[in-house]
Amino acid sequence: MGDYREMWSKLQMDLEKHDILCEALPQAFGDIYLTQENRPEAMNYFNYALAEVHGARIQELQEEKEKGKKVVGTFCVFVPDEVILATGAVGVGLCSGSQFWIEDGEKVLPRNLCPLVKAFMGAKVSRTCPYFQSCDMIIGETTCDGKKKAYEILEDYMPVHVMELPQMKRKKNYEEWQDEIKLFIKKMEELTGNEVTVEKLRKSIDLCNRKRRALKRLYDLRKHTPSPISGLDALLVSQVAFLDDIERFIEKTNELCDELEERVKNLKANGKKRIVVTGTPMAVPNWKLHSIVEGLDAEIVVEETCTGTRYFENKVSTEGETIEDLVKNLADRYMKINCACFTPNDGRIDDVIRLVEEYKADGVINYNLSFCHTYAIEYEKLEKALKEKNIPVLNVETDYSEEDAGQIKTRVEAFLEMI
Ligand code: BJ8
Repeated sequence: MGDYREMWSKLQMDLEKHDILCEALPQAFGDIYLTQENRPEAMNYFNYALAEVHGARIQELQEEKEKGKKVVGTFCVFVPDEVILATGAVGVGLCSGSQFWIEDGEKVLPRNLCPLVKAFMGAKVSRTCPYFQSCDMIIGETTCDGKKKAYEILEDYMPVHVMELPQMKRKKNYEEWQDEIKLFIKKMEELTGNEVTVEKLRKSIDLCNRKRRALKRLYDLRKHTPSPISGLDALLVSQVAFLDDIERFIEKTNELCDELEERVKNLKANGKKRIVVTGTPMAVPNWKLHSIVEGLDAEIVVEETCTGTRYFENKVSTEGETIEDLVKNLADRYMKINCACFTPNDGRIDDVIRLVEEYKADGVINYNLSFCHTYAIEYEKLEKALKEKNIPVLNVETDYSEEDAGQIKTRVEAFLEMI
């Protein structure tokens, strides 16, 4: 990474602390990613994107801001990117996947809380995340109690707009979500001074659908046996998707898929166990479970998570003549996301079973961030449904620290032997 200290300093970052983070990341990335064999050539772009995640991409955001654009940060795949783009703003999915931020998060939040929530708070409090420092506004959502209440504290540090996400999927809840999207449009129009027109919204829906299509293409290629790409690499692509320029991301992901399409012509069976991961999201640089599983010579072939299929499944229809029509289309697509914050959430169980079949998987690992109660409670039903179908399943509850890595490795090893 180049020298960006002047830029970071203008962003009022804690440079000394940030140096510590910058030293640790390349080491971890090198150990986990660059030691993999036979990686696709096209992954070089994603290596670069990660290496420059606090550098070149942040510089691009500053250039956009100088042109008068606004930057908004999000934490959940329910926040419609289409609205952000339709007002000419740039959206960034804030990562919150590092243990580095936990200590600072615990200064303002209870310790027994989901690491994702503590990490995002720590990233802001410590002023060590240049994405946070670049954001003009944060868009929160009422998903879990942890995030919902943490936004109240975050508000002391920067402007926050919270979308009220319904927790059931009845007709009236779809209508409520349409209303929330309309309020969000209004908020974004106020922030940017740009009006959302039918034309702009339709264009941004189309762009987001193209991004979804590129990711779907990548995931479909993973259905081959063996997969032409490691789970680790596919996870990196998904993680970059939340931060990168959207047009460039689509282009680079399609380039990767072109290469993988060539690869699948000469695949030879490798006997590796094929694993579906389901559960809570894995924000960059959270590669813990993937590195353990793939270090044991199995392959993760699909993630039913928000850094996986939940991010790109289902398109938004561009049909309609009015903002109302397009907002309805947005609500219809987003309400199909099967997050455990909904009750009931049987759609997620159906999705996992479908993915096991589609990806010809040998087993499922349920990945649960510690203290994420909605997913933890939902495991009971998931396990029962998978057992009824004779699909082996392992539950892994963990945080971002490395303390339990040895123990998880032992459990995954035993699971792989058993299936
Ligand atoms: S749609 S999974 S991105 S809320 S922060 S709920 S892990 S306790 S992230 Fe999520 Fe949207 Fe749902 Fe997806 Fe649990 Fe932690 Fe809460 Fe979390």
